[in-house]
Amino acid sequence: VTTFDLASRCLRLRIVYDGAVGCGKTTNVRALGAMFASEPSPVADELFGRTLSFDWTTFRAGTFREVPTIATVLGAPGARGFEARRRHLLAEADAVVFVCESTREGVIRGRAAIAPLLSAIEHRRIPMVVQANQQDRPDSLPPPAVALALGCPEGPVLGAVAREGTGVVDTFLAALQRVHAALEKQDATPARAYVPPENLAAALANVPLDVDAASETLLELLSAELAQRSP
Ligand SMILES: Nc1nc2c(ncn2[C@@H]2O[C@H](COP(=O)(O)OP(=O)(O)OP(=O)(O)O)[C@@H](O)[C@H]2O)c(=O)[nH]1
Ligand SMILES: [Mg+2]
Repeated sequence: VTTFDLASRCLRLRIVYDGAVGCGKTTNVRALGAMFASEPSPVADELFGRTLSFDWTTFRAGTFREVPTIATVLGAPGARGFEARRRHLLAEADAVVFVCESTREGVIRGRAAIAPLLSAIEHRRIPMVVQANQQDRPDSLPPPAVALALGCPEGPVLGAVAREGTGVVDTFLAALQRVHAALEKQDATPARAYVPPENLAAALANVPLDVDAASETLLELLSAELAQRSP
């Protein structure tokens, strides 16, 4: 939700990174934070490398009509069972980056994750950018094929290897550009009070989890991890 922060006379906007479990949301948010944030970004709660709360980082992101802009980038948890938390974070979004693992299996997981998002986006007209991540994986599909498989062939899609930092900035800039375009179309920006991400954490802690679904995902991950370690 874009807000004009009267105290610091800047425009604050939020870009939410969403997507299925393990697609690379945390990797994107951390890479952006490492490049642009002046202070270290907080580390989200994790279990076996899966985000349980959300990642975030905040940095200066140029100007909009000569007003300095501060972007907060939020990374949602992707494990099944965390849908209510995802919805809560998406309610705060000025734009969504849907990250998708570009492998055939990853695209299937992406399709399941994007379905509820598409209806929310259509309803609120939030701009969306698709990131076809993990392009380095041997069986990965090219970005247009990923967008097609996700059912959004028209919007912008960017290829990335987030783990190496490739495509991370381009994806962010594409989302930022979409926010600017949406702001251009509005006559006025509502001057709403700015809610810092710290307060979001408290709100998110009260959002109920689907404990059964979440435990199922975490057990699957644990079994995969153990299978990898067994001789
Ligand atoms: N090969 C490859 N691996 C990647 C890439 N980007 C991220 N990864 C790896 O994929 C794994 C999952 O990445 P995360 O960023 O934690 O994924 P996430 O979307 O935040 O996962 P959840 O929080 O569980 O939803 C990590 O081991 C990353 O290093 C990539 O471009 N290529
Ligand atoms: Mg994560």
